Amino acid sequence: MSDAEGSGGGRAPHGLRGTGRTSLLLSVSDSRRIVILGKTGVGKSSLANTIFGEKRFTIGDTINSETARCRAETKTVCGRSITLIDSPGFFDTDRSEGELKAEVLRCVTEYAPGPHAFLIVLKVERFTEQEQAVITKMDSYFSEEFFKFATVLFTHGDQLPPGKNIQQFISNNRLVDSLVAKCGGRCHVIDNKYWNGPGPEDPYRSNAMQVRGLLLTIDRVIQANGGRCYTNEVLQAVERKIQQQIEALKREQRNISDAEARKQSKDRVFVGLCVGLAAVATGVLLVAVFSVTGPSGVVVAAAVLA
Ligand SMILES: Nc1nc2c(ncn2[C@@H]2O[C@H](COP(=O)(O)OP(=O)(O)OP(=O)(O)O)[C@@H](O)[C@H]2O)c(=O)[nH]1
Ligand SMILES: [Mg+2]
Repeated sequence: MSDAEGSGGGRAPHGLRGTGRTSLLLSVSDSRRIVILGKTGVGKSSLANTIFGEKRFTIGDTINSETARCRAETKTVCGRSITLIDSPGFFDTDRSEGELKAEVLRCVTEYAPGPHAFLIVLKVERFTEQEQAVITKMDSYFSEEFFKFATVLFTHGDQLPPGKNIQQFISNNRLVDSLVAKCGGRCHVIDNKYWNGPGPEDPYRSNAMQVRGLLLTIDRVIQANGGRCYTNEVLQAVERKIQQQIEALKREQRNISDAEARKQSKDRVFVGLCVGLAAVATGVLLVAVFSVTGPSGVVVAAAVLA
């Protein structure tokens, strides 16, 4: 089970303010935005379905990539409103940066004004050089601030050696162990295929129990971060653009619902970002999204607002 960090303080980061009508602090009625990240085929969409307890996201086969577009769905789970944002494999080592660009921009409009938690998805498997390269690549993009919001989630729990838990499994791999340590020791395991039974003899090997534990870990992350979401200049600039579009849409169509106005605004902002950020490399964009402050963030945020 998770070794989540303590309750921590409610300090807002320096320089962060609310953006328009969307607050950066979680209120009771808000949905928790949880971003799922990981290599293609590790089971990100299956994990989202396991958390929701129903099939909302499309599952791929083991060879072809299924999720080509960032997608968000909201549902109440264990009394909490949860929005899961399923991302394509940003950190695959065999994809060109150009190919990923539109996907990253689409995700940025879904993440804004910022997620409350990130799940880094890995598989229980022997970590070959390729898997190690993916972890190293993720690590190079994620800032210290990012890790305060992150939890490692293993799929394919059925591959755990009999009698072993996930902590014992990861202790054999220095790279994975250090990634989990950066996430404050937060780590869970599920099996999207084999751990769905009602009452297994081993409660550890049960998705129901692991999902409950994962949601408690996310509660602790939110508490430790004082209810604020992970955000930065780029996500706030995108949120400002979305709010501007919402106001424009509401002037154009008086009866439009809030949800529909936000949906259409995100689409408009996405088109604008594709044009406005055409000259920005995907690697620079990823750094700008997953780091808090830095030269690339300032440049990208200025381009978003231009
Ligand atoms: N045995 C087992 N199979 C799994 C598990 N999770 C996912 N799978 C299988 O792995 C394949 C890929 O699962 P997806 O959930 O589509 O993976 P993904 O990470 O969303 O893939 P992309 O969208 O292509 O990046 C499917 O055949 C799933 O049934 C798991 O925990 N155990
Ligand atoms: Mg998927």
